[in-house]
Amino acid sequence: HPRPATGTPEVPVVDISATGPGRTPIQQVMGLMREHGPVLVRRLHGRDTLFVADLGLVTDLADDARFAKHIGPALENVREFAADGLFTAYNDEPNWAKAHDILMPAFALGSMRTYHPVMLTVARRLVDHWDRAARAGQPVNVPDDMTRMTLDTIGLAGFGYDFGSFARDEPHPFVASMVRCLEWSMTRLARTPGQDHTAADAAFRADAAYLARVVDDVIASRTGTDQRAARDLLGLMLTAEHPADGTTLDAANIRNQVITFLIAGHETTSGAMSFALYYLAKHPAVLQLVQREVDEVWGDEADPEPTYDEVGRLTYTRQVLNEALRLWPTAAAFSRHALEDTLLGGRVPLRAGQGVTVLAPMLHRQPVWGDNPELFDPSRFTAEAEAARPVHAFKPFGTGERACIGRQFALHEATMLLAMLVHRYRLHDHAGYRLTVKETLTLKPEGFTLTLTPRTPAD
Ligand code: MNH
Repeated sequence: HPRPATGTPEVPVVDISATGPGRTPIQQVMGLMREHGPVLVRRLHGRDTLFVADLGLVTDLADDARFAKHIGPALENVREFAADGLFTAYNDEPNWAKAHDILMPAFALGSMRTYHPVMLTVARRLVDHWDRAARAGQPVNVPDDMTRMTLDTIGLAGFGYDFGSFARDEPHPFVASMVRCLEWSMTRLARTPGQDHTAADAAFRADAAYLARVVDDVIASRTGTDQRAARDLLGLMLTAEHPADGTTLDAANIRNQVITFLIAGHETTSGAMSFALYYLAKHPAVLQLVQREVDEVWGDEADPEPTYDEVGRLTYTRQVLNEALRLWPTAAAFSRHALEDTLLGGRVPLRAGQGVTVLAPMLHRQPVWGDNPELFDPSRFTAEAEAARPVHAFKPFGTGERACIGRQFALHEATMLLAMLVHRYRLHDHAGYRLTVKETLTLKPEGFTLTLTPRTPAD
């Protein structure tokens, strides 16, 4: 691949070879941008990556006539276990368009009605688990429990498969294996040439093989049953014919899609809900506004049964989620490449095929967000505020035809759960938690715990 243009005054080159990217590469680039501005080349052992967060440049990159999704080195590593699944497929791989066309109907807004009952069932598992912790006066580990909830939700809603995460003391082993695979994909980028990585690679192969076994189990528990054609993701994967040529997805691609959806369908949503709870625990005035909203819907019902339509009315709760995703977009970077040689934003020369990485957390702190971008303020996401802001200022779900297919799924699941939790509990920041963001390609608040007490309606 061609190297980014370097050495222009517009684009500083920052060589990080002395320290490497460490275990928090996203936060490192955030720091570099705070020092050097929102366009820079990060150089590591002679390999250059162009990072941008400038609104004008990101707006230009969103032009699908001139730019497309780029599978950069990180996603090349993820391809080692997700291959031509939707997330990691090359734009011109025929299975991308085929799977996209077959699976799109499952993500249309109307389909969320079908997932709602399953999402509610799993949300109730979490509530049971938190009720027990509340009675025992025990803290809950927020990111761990959010991960239990989102993994069970995508397993059941997408595949009719129950990971049973709340019946286990430790998270399902799928989670640990997946996290190690994602960490391998991330830390492999930081390798110094000449070192020996045989052990890490062997451990990765073992984890990837385990993920593949889980996926085979998910598929096997469906094939040969009369549930084969169920109208969920797996049903579509197994039986839906492509409108253009009447073929279905092949077995190898189905495996890649299942692994892709099991990972993409839970890891980022779990982080997003965890950050939202973190901000609620730290911002009592915001928490109170969410309480007011949920009380308007459910009053003092002890065990409300949220309906699909009620979740759609929780606009302030959704603003809270958006604001959490602004400060910590849990899939923090995505890459684009130029289709032809071009000048990005009229000033940064790019060659055809050359990758550019958008750093969403810094895009989300650009001047368009006002003079206090670090402040958590959900009023940034009222309908009026959104209408007044350039559309590409907020990109937690990527852009264009390769943007997140699961966005509505994630927002429905997360909005409902947050609302249920705020309605039911008082959240106590018992440990005076100080935010540390853990990176495993995605972002999560590390070691974030809360204690809970039941809420009485007057609280
Ligand atoms: Mn999701 C693509 C973020 C939830 C399935 N997702 C993307 C991209 C971002 C993203 C960013 C684009 C990546 C790129 O350009 O390289 N996704 C999120 C976030 C959440 C999320 C922040 C939750 C919050 N994603 C979900 C859920 C599912 C899902 C839930 C599935 C149920 N996402 C995908 C898939 C893709 C994707 C599949 C790839 C789509 C494609 O390229 O066709």
